[in-house]
Amino acid sequence: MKSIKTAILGTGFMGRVHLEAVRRVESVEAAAIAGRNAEAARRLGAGFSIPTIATDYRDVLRDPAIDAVHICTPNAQHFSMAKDALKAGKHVLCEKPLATSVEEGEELVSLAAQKGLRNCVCHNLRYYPMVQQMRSMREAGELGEILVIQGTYSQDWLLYDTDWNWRVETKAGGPSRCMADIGSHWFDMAEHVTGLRVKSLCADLQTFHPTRKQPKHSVETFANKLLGPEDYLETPVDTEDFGAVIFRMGQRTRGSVTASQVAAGRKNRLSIEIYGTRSSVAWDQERPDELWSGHRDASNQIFIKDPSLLKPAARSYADLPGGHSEGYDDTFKQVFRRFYASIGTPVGAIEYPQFVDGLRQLTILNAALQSHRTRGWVDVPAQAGR
Ligand code: SOE
Repeated sequence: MKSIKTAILGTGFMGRVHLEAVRRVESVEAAAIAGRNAEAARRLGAGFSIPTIATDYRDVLRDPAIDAVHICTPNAQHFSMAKDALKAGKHVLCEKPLATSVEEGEELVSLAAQKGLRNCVCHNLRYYPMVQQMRSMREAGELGEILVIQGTYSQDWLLYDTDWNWRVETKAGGPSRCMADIGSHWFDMAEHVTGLRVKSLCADLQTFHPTRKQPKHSVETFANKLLGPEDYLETPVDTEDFGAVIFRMGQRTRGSVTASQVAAGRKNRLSIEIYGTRSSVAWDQERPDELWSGHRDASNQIFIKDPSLLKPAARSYADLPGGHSEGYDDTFKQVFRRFYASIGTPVGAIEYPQFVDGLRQLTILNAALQSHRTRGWVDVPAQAGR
C-alpha cells in the first residue's frame, strides 16, 4: 500500500509530539518538516532522519509529493497556514484552536469542504480509552438523563510572573489564552461525551499577572521552569490566566468548569464529572487508565483500562492489554490513525474532530469572551451539523 507522505509545520513542543506520534501510524511517512528556526528544524529533522527540512512552509506546500500537513505553530499562524495548505491541495491536521476568530474558522470549514480535503483539529484528549468508555456508557443509556456536568482543566506552568510562552501574547496566541488553549479541550470533551450542546454561558476570566517577565530568548512550552532570573523584559499581558464558566446544555442540563494555568501542583489535569438520573461517571487525566462510576443504590466502581472489559466502540482506542498504561502520546496516535485512514478510503464515518468541531470551540470561546466583557449570560449559536 502506497505510503501517505506528510509534513510537520512547526518544530516546538507540539511539532515534536506530532512527529513522534505520526511515525507510529501505519503507511504514513513523515517526509518533511518546516520551522522558521533553522537550527531547531535542522536538529529535529536530523534526529528523525526526515528527508526534507525547510524554513519556509510554503516550500513544503509546493512539493507535489506531500499529501498532508500538520500545523503545529502558534495559534495566530493557524488560519493562514491552513488556508495556504488547503489551496495547495493538502489534507490538513491543525492543532487547536483552529484559528483566532469565528470568521477565520468559518472560512476554513467552507474552503475544506469546497476542496473536498480531509481536515482535522487536534482535540486529541477525547481519545483516551476511558473517555471513550464514558461516551459509550452514555450512548448505552447507563447514565440516564444528564443533569449536571462539572470539572476543570488545571495546570501550573504559568503560575509565576517569570513564566513565559508565546501563548501569553495576543499577537501570537490570539485574544484568549487559558480558555482557548485548554478550556477548548474541556468543552470539546464535554460535548463529545454527552452528545449535548452548550446553549448559553456566563464567564468570568482573570489575568493574575498584568505584566510578566519575558525572557530575552524563546522558551518552549513547559520549559520555562528551567530558566534563571537574570534576563527578563517586563511585558504587559492581556490574556487570561484563569476562567470560570457556568453553562446550560440541552434541555435542562447545568454545568460549571474552571480552566487555570496557575494551579500549583496541577501539571496537566483535565477532570470531568457527569451526573445522570441513573448513574454518574468521572475521569481524571492524572489517572487516565481509571474511570469512576457512581451509584445511588449500589457500590461505586473504579473501572481499569482493559480492552477486554471495554465496550466495543471504546475498545478500538486501546492498543495495549490491561495493566499497560496508555496516555497522552497515544491519543495523538489514535487521532492520526483515523485521519490518515480517512484519506485512503474516501467513504465511511469520520471518527476524529474536524474543522467544524474546531469552529464549534471558537463559537463557545467567542461567547465566553463576550460574556466576560458584558458580565452577563450569552447564548451560544447552534451550529449546522454539530
Ligand atoms: C499547553 O497548555 C498545552 O500544551 C496545550 O496547548 C495542549 O493542547 C494540551 O494538550 C497540553 O498543554
